[in-house]
Amino acid sequence: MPRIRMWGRPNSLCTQRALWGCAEAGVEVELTLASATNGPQGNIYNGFKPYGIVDSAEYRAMNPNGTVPTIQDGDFVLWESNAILAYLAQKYAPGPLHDGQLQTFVRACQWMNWTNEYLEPHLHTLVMELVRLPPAQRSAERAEKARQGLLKPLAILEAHLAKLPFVAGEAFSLGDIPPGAAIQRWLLFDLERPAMPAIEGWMRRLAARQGFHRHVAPAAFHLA
Ligand SMILES: N[C@@H](CCC(=O)N[C@@H](CS)C(=O)NCC(=O)O)C(=O)O
Repeated sequence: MPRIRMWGRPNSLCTQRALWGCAEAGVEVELTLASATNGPQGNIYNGFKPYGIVDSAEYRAMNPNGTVPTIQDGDFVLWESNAILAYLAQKYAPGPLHDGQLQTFVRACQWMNWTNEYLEPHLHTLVMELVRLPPAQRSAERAEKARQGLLKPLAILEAHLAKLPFVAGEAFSLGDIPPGAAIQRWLLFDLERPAMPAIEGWMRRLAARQGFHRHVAPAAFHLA
């Protein structure tokens, strides 16, 4: 089994993408816990120590952003979780992440980038306002604005999945990973939302996958 190194933290959606992708690609991961904001007891907003590492000169030489995840495969280093998924899919394709067809691959990339653009900013606000900030610093108004901001992109995803079982077509692909992890977090927030039967059916299909089950499903990776 191929083996890579990864720096990240289990409650980061971006790290979850990379870990789930590795599980699909049959790649073993040696994970080093790393973060400037989260640590073993909790997050810095509540006074806890972060895992660290990301501010070290060695880490910044690999990833100048100081973000997670970063992977190292032999002497090849890569950051940006969607690029990591694309790398895993290309290196280990055709396989569970990608059917080897250019159009499937770019359709998957379309939904991965869409997740960053339309879901992530609102989800980041929600995780801060509902989970990570101490109660006295939270704003119900900011949380409500983010909830409302998600409704339009969720309606777009719902309409798409009413026509297809997976975002890039008939089969699971790397394109399901970023929105799948994002929607798992959104559902766990349990906020008011319209009926989304197509998204819920797709999430049941994703829940059957081992990588999702292990790296994305646990509520503790989203609500702590
Ligand atoms: N677009 C980047 C975002 C990277 C990013 O901001 N990662 C977050 C976790 S999801 C992070 O590093 N947070 C600060 C930290 O944990 O130190 C990606 O997809 O990899």
